[in-house]
This record gives sequence, structure tokens and C-alpha cells, in this order.
Amino acid sequence: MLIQRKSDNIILPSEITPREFVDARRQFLKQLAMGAAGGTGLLEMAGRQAFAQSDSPRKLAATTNSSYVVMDNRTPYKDATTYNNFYEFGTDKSEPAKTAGSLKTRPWTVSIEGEVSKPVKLDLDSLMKMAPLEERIYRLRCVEGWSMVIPWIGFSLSNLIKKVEPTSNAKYVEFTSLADRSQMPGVRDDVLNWPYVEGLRMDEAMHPLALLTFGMYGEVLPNQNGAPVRMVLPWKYGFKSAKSIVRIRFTSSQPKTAWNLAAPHEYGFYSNVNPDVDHPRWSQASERRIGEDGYFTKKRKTLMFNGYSEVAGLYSGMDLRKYY
Ligand SMILES: Nc1nc2c(c(=O)[nH]1)N[C@H]1C(S)=C(S)[C@@H](COP(=O)(O)O)O[C@H]1N2
Ligand SMILES: [Mo]
Repeated sequence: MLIQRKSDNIILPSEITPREFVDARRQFLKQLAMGAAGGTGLLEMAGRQAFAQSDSPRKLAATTNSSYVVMDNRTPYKDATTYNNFYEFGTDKSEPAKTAGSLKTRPWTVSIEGEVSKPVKLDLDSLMKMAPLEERIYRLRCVEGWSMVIPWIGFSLSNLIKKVEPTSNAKYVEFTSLADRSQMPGVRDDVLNWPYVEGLRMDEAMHPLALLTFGMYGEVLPNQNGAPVRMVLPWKYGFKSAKSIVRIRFTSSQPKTAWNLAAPHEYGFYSNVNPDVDHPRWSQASERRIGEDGYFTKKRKTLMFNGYSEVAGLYSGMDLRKYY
């Protein structure tokens, strides 16, 4: 039986209208009655696992980790795979689904380098075998003001970090995405300083929520969602979750991230979801849940750290207005 995440309890009744509260509660009870939070019943899971081994090559077997399942309805697959930010394939959200087919995701090598005792170049299969694959249902919120709820498949990045043994100089982790003009039409435009680079502080990267991700909705990642391997950092704005990663580098100084270089006043290094600190162009106080928008659909209140309050300790004593 899947259980409600502990951190979901941080939605205080005082923060939401009685109507929303009643609806959320009703929905949760309905999901319980169906057998699971998030709409995936145990029988369905068992069935999925059973044919995951044998069926289509896209299937990816994983065991649901019930500690990381949000109670919200999952975003329809169609929406999650046709409304994407992946600038290497164009800046329009409908473009990646149309143009990312040209990305060759095998063979694929990820180079682990920098301040580690055991630098290594890993092919995708070796990387995927570093730890058991888990399914986790996470919220992901874009700084543009929309959010989704997606069943991702991967494992905590900490599994990999421990194996490569960072040196005492390793204070940050930098992620670099592929930037290949021949496969990625968007890289011909200089909207960003290619390659796409993102970064985390070491303790953020070690947090169990930081997911090295290979699949979603029971299958390997569609190219437009960052195949064959990406990060998912549910307490940070979507752009921190680099797609199609080819290099993970451990550094002593703070990585220069692509979005921070492009617009330092808009995108800071930390970029934690924070309803109290607005982006210069978009309010961060509320969000539109993709797949449920309609004329009468109310926006949802955005939660501190996107509802993942367990990360708060990483930032204690930091002024989050300054370190945005
Ligand atoms: N390499 C790369 N990674 C990227 C992006 C990108 O343009 N290039 N966009 C980011 C942004 S802004 C968001 S919101 C998420 C979107 O992930 P999704 O398409 O799976 O929802 O990917 C992030 N990772
Ligand atoms: Mo985003």
C-alpha cells in the first residue's frame, strides 16, 4: 500500500481555502480507495513489472519507493511528453517532441571526473546498474509558473557519488548536457551558451531526493524529456534538472551554470522553489498544473521548496532572497 508523503502534511489548512482542502482530502480518500496514492494500484504495479522484463524494449522495470510518492494526480503522459523545455531542440515547448527524435541515445557515455579518487567513463548500462531502479512520483515546477507530477524512474545520485569517492576538495557537482549541432537543431541558435551546464552544492547532490533519472511512466525517458539520463531535483526550479547528461564533474568552486550566465538577475545558482521570491518576469506564488487547466481551473499555491520541506536543513542560516 502506498502511503501519503510525510511532507505533504505541510499544507496547513490556513494556507488553502476550505474548498481546496475538502477537494484535496476527497481526492486522497478516493485514491486510497483505489488502492494507492497517485492512482497506481499494487495490482497494476505487479502487472507492469511482470511484463516490463519481456514486453516492448522501452519498458523499464522499477520498484515504487512509497516514501517518495506525492498524492497529487499524475500529469497525463501526453502532456508530460509534448510540453517540454529542452532548448537544444528549440525554444517552443511543442518543438522538442517533434525534433528530439534525431537524438541518438545509444551508445551513450557519461564521464565522471574532477575532484574524485575514482574518475570513470561509464556506458549507460553500467551507470544504470549502479543501484536498484526506483519509481518516484515527484512534482516538478518550472520557474515559468507551470508544474507537473511525473512518475520518474532512477536512483538517488548519492549512490553514484559514494562509488566514485569525491576528494576533500569536492564542494560542488557540475552536470553537462550533450551539445551536438548535428543531432540538436536548437544548438545552432545562441539562445544559451552551449553546452547546457547546471550545478549543485555537494550536500544538495547527496540529498536522497536528488534523482539520477533514466525513465518515466514505466518506460525509458522519451528523448524530449532528457534521454538517456537526466537529473530530477523536485525542490528546485525545472531548469536545475539537466537533461541528456554526458559529464558529471566534481569541483572545488561553484560551477558557472548556463542560465545564470545568460541572465544572472533572473536565474541564481540555487533556484530553490520559493513562493516568496518572485522572478523578475513571473510571480512564483502560484502555479498552473499542466493537464488540468481549463477556463475555471484555479491556480495552485506554490509551496516552499515545492513542498519538499525535508530539504530545508540544507539552507539553514542562508538568506534565500540573496541566494536565489
Ligand atoms: N539540457 C537541458 N536540460 C534542461 C532544459 C534545457 O533546455 N536543456 N530545460 C530545463 C527546464 S527549464 C525544465 S522546466 C525541465 C523540463 O523537463 P521536462 O521537459 O521533462 O518537463 O528541464 C530542464 N532541463
Ligand atoms: Mo523551466
